[in-house]
Amino acid sequence: MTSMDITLIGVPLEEGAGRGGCAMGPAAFRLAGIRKALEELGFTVTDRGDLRPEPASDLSDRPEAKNLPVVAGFVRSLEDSMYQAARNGGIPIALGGDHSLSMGSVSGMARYAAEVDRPLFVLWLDAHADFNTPETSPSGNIHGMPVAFFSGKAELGTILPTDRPLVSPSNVFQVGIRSVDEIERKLIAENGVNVFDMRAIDEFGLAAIMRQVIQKVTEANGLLHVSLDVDFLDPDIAPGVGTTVPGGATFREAHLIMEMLHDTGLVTSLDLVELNPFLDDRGRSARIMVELTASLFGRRVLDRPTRSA
Ligand code: 6HN
Ligand code: MN
Ligand code: MN
Ligand code: MN
Repeated sequence: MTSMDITLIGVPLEEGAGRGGCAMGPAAFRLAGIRKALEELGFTVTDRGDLRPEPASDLSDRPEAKNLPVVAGFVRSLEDSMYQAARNGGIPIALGGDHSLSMGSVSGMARYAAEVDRPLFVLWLDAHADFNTPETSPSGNIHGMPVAFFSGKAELGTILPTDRPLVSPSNVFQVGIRSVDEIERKLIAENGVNVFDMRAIDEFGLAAIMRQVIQKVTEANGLLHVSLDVDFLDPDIAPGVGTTVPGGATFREAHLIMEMLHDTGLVTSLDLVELNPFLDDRGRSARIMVELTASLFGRRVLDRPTRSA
């Protein structure tokens, strides 16, 4: 890891999702012991508490982009919080909140990456591609649009300054995908998003996929932002999410990603999103997300034996 300082930023946002509950996410992550898990690994953890922004009064609500003023208020606030935390030399973790918050977290990290003159890469662990736009979205829920937004492809009004750095879709790696809308499918192909769907995981295995991702980021001397949606995981192990899709990643597959990433030291920021404690089974999903975070930051059961030549 590049830093031993972690900043937790609570983002009680649920207005980007189709149903309520994600606003309780930050509280559930804290109750599941996220701070202690990271402190046990030797990190100095600062919990900034929850963001409580006012809705953006310069933007209006519309059926194709529901609750845009509330979402935009959080996006603006989180963009700056992520940027400031990274600039202060720490690793920011956004505790969601629904996935529309990534419009802010990724944009804030893109601003930081531009400043240090390194490219930003995004690892999107999700059942969904989240590349809808207000024009293509079947639901109007903004949590289905963040990747299109930070790629500069979703017209959502001036949420952030017009000169904000964008993320090239070719720097976005999506893993675990298994539910994509019809027009969204065309958009991800046209824009060159790197998609490893569940079939790719079954066919090639996660280790091979992760080696490709890691190699790309390493070669470019990039920063890596990880965005972990609860529905990346199979609903049997993580039921606490509003958009479950069968056939997701197993417990070991998810941990392997985190363990491989830890060994690289490439990860400079993280989102934990879409946890809906109202739908969870006695905190199971919150706990597994915390365990995965601990793996990402170095928790291991055994030290790997050194291989002799
Ligand atoms: N998420 N593609 C669907 C939509 O409404 O646009 C689902 C989006 C889910 C978003 O899981 O973060
Ligand atoms: Mn609210
Ligand atoms: Mn998502
Ligand atoms: Mn999802």
